[in-house]
Amino acid sequence: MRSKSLNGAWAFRRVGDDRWLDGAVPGGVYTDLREAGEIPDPFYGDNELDVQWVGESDWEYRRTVDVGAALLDHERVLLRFDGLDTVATVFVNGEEVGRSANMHVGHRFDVADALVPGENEVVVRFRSPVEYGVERAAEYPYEVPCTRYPVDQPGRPFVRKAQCHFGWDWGPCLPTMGIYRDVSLEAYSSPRIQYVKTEQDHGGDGDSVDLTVRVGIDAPRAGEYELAATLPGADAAAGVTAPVSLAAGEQELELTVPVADCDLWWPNGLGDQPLYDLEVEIADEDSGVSHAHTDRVGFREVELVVEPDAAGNSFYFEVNGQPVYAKGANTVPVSPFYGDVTEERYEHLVRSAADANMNMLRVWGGGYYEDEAFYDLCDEYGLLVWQDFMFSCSLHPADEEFLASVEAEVRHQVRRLATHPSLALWCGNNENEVALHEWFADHEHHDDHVADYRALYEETIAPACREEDPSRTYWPGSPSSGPGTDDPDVFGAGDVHYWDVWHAGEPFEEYLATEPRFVSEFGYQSFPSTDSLRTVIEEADFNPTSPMMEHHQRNPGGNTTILTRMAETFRMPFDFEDFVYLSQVQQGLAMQTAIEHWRRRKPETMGTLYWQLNVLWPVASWASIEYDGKWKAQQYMARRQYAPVLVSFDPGFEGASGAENAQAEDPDATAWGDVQSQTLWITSDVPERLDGRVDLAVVHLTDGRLVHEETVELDLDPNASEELATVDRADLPDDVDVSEVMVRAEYLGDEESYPATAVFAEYKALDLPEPELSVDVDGADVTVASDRAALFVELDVGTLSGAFSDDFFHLAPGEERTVTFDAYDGKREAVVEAEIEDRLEIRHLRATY
Ligand code: BMA
Repeated sequence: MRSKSLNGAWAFRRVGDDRWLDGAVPGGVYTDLREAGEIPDPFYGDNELDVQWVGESDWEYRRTVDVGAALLDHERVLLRFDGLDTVATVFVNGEEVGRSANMHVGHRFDVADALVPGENEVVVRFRSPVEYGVERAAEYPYEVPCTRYPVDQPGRPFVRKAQCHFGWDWGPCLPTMGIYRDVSLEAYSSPRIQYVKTEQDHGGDGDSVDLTVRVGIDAPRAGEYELAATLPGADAAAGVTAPVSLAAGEQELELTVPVADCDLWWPNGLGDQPLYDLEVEIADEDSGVSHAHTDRVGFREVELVVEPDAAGNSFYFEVNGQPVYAKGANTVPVSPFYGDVTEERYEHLVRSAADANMNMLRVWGGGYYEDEAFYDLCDEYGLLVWQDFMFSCSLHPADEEFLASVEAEVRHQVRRLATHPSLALWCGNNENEVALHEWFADHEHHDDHVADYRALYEETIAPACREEDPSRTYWPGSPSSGPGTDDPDVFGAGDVHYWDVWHAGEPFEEYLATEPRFVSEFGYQSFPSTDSLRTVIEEADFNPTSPMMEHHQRNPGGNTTILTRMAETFRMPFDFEDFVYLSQVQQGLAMQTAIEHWRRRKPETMGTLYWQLNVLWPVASWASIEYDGKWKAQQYMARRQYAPVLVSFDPGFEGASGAENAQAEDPDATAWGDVQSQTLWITSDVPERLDGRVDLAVVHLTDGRLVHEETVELDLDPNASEELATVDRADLPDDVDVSEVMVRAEYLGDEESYPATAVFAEYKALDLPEPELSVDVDGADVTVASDRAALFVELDVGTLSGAFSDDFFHLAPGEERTVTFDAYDGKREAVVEAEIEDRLEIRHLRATY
């Protein structure tokens, strides 16, 4: 077998232009034009608006390739593309050899007759996805609606391309084109492995597994061969070799490898992630030619448990027989441009998630199926993956051509990703059930839309997915109440997206009134740091409502929403950096209110995945990690919100607490100012009994005087959530003004946990003293101490890559905290120390006014 990579330098031009420019493969036209100096940075200012012509034009890429006569002697001579974005025609020496209109499939075009010995020319011509989409829409018998955004292009329902390339409510509209994954020439005459899928049968006795290995093979000739599957890293006997009879053409074979002794793979926080190489080989004994393929497997059972119970239908993941509370966030592509997608970016993202105590990421359906590297990292860091199929906030056509293309996509992606132990669930789409049954339900062609929906998801995607991967649940959509239902917003069943607090402007307490089973989306926006903003706007535009700042905000009214809530909660800052800081603290508080409430509700609620972990350019958004990797306040707060042992306070309004919360009965009744009590809870994700103790105190903000103190000894069931004590405002001594105290609780024991802090008033109504902070840097350790209470203390080291072990924390009077900076780029400690000393800036709430 011969394989020749065609990655690297290609030339490209706008179709019709004479001038060829230097391009890169894998990559795309926007990055190539940017590198060639032909367009300005599309992220800067409002350059995006000036470069729409790129997505509206046709482009072509070309290169030459020298081919030896020996390569052409093979029975199969293929030009293999792992990803063409999107509407592409491929020519070899002027002859058309293939076409694609779906970026989510791979292609192997037969080029045996088109190639000649010596120099050959390969050309890939891309049609404008915008023009193609509009044209297709016009041909379709009726309108197929989708959501629209402030800067966008139409036609996306008809184009099998990352939907967010057409613009989103956090993303730019830059509908790129290009050869975005590897391209190579492949020639062979003996059988070649196309893909390997695995299925595991754990048989119930712990560490022995029957591993079913399904191998997709293309055999140029029928014949007798030998197929072997071995796991060199597992117990010595793990391997099977079998004689196989192959027909000519593509086929799938099956082998079962009994593995007597293996260590189980666990999600982050529940155990290790042992991974084993699985080597599959098909050998032609006569010719001595063989083809080998190596994949990695991890041994685990994953099940989505959906069963009727007292509250409706359960919805939770079980891994190796243990219920797992899903803690995580939604991801979007790390860049709109493949030329800018690097392993470093993926590693930073996945590591940040694991470091924030997450155990699940949802790959949201508006982007593309990520590179292998992303899923490899999820395997290594123990992040379960909820994988959407790539459909989002839209209806779609269901003509034969579209359905065939989607079926090919599903088979291709499932075959590509199914061995990853991290992959937990396939999900039909993002919010398209809502689009069908709510947003566009009044459309005159609603009945046609329903029929198209069924044809696409129920008759095409679901069966293809189940056939390719019977081991995983296919969930109809996110949100959904389950197969065969048509009300995706039911709280007692399935997953929900809860958006009333951001999109409807409800107060944060509204989260406390909800009783979901699993929340796969909810979010609150904030601004990125000035480190990030400086890369896209002038300092003169550093103002929340300047036109440039509003260009870098894609949710209409988003900045006003942030400002309005800020005025309700905090005293207004007048310095821009303080404003950014406070917007991030505010986002963190929204997420804290929701996540703590939903964790307290376990086992009835069994998962929270907030919107959104990352974002693909510098913009005001729901992300907790900025485009360039800096952690916002929420990313740090997530680490505390998702700690294995959560200590939290449930605010009681009008004297009630917990379930009888007055807020639950009348969501509009009250604001934070009416908090009458704070109920202390402990929530454990530890699968063993939990002992230790929790110290609870009411502390004066200025002098640290203890107004109230108690200790609760713990003897908690595995995975339990319990109420421990209540501090009632009415029980505090008469001389205590509630605006001058904070409530603190801390778990003292063996598991990771963080102190909880609560107050009885809005932050703007607190009588915060002016604290004096002292700071000491020693290696990667930073120790900060305060004489008086200091709230939301931020240690900011700018763009230094990595994260502190904690940040945006509270200090009680006289308290000292040491946190450690974990450098993600492997810098030596001495360098980290020098950089921290050089960059460190400290903020806290009282210093913003
Ligand atoms: C959800 C997502 C995205 C969107 C986000 C914020 O519905 O699925 O489509 O970006 O809300 O509005």
